[in-house]
Amino acid sequence: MRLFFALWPGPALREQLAALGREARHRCGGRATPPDKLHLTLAFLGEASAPQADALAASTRERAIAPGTWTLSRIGHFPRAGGHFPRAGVVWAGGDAGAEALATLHDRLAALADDAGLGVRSPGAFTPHVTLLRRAGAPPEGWRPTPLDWHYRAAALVASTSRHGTHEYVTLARTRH
Ligand code: 2AM
Repeated sequence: MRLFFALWPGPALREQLAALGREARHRCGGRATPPDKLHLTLAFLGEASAPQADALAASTRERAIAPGTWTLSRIGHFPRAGGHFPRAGVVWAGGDAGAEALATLHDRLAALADDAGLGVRSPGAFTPHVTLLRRAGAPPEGWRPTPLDWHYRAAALVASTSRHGTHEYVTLARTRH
């Protein structure tokens, strides 16, 4: 299984993100992320064995994170050309307000994973983003969506399994709050 740490939106924010995804799809085409799969990846850990996942789930439950707010205020794009699969043609929502705290969270959770013998597998710098579309075209220049505030208090350790070309996500543990 592949593991990652993520923030999962509550029902109200999920609906707002889903509405933004529908608007994005209208403008850029591609495939929208199903509402229950909308999330922010804090740290991608890659393949893990069951004992590694169990150990990391136990240490995740003992850990608390600093609560915070991230404001999603812009639409970004990982273009097809030169992009890394599975990121080619991704249209995402992101924002700078509160992003520094997310980078700190990324570092702390990466250290926790390190202690469990799992390194962070990332193609580059941490860019906090919520994937709205895949296989999509570039978003129109100057599109500024209505900002959305994401208040968070806990992070989730999630396992991703791939079946018949679709990804299933299962939450293994949450940080304390
Ligand atoms: P994405 O939405 O940009 O594709 C589960 O696959 C989560 O982990 C997704 O949010 C995905 O980000 C992210 N992910 C998948 N492969 C990754 C990688 N090599 N580096 C960083 N994040 C990755």
